[in-house]
Amino acid sequence: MAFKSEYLQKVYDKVCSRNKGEEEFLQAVREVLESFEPVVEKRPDIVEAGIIDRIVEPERFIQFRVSWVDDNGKVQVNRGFRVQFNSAIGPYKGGLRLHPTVCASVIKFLGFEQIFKNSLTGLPIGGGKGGSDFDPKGKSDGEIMRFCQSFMTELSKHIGADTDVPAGDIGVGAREIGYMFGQYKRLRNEFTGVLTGKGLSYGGSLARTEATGYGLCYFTEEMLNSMKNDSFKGKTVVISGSGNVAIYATQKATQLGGKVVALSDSNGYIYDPNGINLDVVKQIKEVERGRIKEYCDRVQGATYTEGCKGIWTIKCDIALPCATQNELDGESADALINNGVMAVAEGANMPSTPEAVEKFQAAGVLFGPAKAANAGGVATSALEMSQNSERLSWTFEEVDAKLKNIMVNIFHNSYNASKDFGVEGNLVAGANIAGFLKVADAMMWQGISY
Ligand code: NDP
Ligand code: 2IT
Repeated sequence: MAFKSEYLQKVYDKVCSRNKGEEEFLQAVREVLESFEPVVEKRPDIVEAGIIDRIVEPERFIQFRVSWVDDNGKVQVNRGFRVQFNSAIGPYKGGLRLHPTVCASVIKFLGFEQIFKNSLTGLPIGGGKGGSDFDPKGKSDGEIMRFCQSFMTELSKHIGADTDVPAGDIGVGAREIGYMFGQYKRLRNEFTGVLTGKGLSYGGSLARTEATGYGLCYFTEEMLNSMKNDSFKGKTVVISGSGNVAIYATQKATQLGGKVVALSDSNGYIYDPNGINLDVVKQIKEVERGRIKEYCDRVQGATYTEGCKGIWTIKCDIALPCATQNELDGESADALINNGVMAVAEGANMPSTPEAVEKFQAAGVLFGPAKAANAGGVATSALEMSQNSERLSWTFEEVDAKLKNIMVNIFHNSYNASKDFGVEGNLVAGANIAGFLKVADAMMWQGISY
């Protein structure tokens, strides 16, 4: 569909011709530009300053070779990336993803979204993202360490505690961050807060591990409360994925009175009508690094189904996609809607296809977009940066309370922006606009600096 605004159409056409074939990136840009229709009408000063033309072009894009030696003594070569997308409101900030599907398009879509998400947190962090097409599955601990060291040897030239602060994402957790931090320290002879998601013994923040999943539930609870006068209490919840975000979303949704009945991985999904036993999941995923289907060998009454997409056919009140981009398509949205889903909130980045989002909105399903709903992870990373700067650590309760407050504010800021720009209740547009306006303002104050 064409844009109403000729100007936005021109911006989008240029992005398409400059980034040919980069489907995920183009999808993310298109969604944001669509939200800007009322902005270009109301704010000619932003158009005049070329802010939208600039924001779609990364300030810097780094691609590098990562060579490492496997356990058989064979040389392996991967491709590493870091996109430093926008530094108007703070140092670049965003995770590192290790997954075979990582490519320029995926890194650019994630980095682009991070600009708006980070702005929504209210904290001073710019947008960045990175990663590699390295596949951590089936690798030994030694192989993971050698890969991470080699990756950081190049990445270290481009990052720094006041420049660019990476963290985890798919395939990067405490183990990988530890190896990368150790290598950075060795290369620079500096102990700084250059990464977040660190272990608690060397500068990590309490509640960072839980933050994305907890934050997602705080956001969802506020959305249910404000828009439907309802809550998690007594609701059936389906959560896709079984990694960091999914696990802690399960924990918080359960604490808030919901019953989580399904989780998945890229092979298939489990259904447990009695409610997921999270201790079993944590043992399988966090300790043994196993597959979700092993859950059924350990918990009576649970079933496993091959293929991850089928998870959306399970009847539920609340759906929280927490695995990966485009995991929930139009057909899955139809299945959820037909089963009476009342709210969908995105723990993963861009998990719903544009068609799915359209269907949820048309059906009146509450929809919390990723940039708003999963911002708790990066927000708590920024709190980790604050603690590192003052060389102090806050208690779990202190960090958790700040996280909750941030998520409640993100909901209201997104909602209010949707109202101010004539699309009340459309949180996709509201989050994009609210995140954008702060960055646009900072860019205008700083002149043509990038
Ligand atoms: P993890 O690596 O801990 O877990 C990822 C989970 O998603 C695994 O269960 C994995 O299954 C599944 N998954 C990954 N790729 C696919 C795929 N192609 N198809 C189906 N399932 C897949 O990552 P996180 O939990 O950290 O990240 C999950 C999502 O949340 C991502 O979109 C990430 O960008 C987003 N996110 C993460 C934040 C964080 O703080 N960690 C913050 C904000 C967003 P399998 O083991 O089979 O690969
Ligand atoms: O997508 C994300 O926001 C993250 N992976 C977390 C980034 C961070 O810097 O904590």
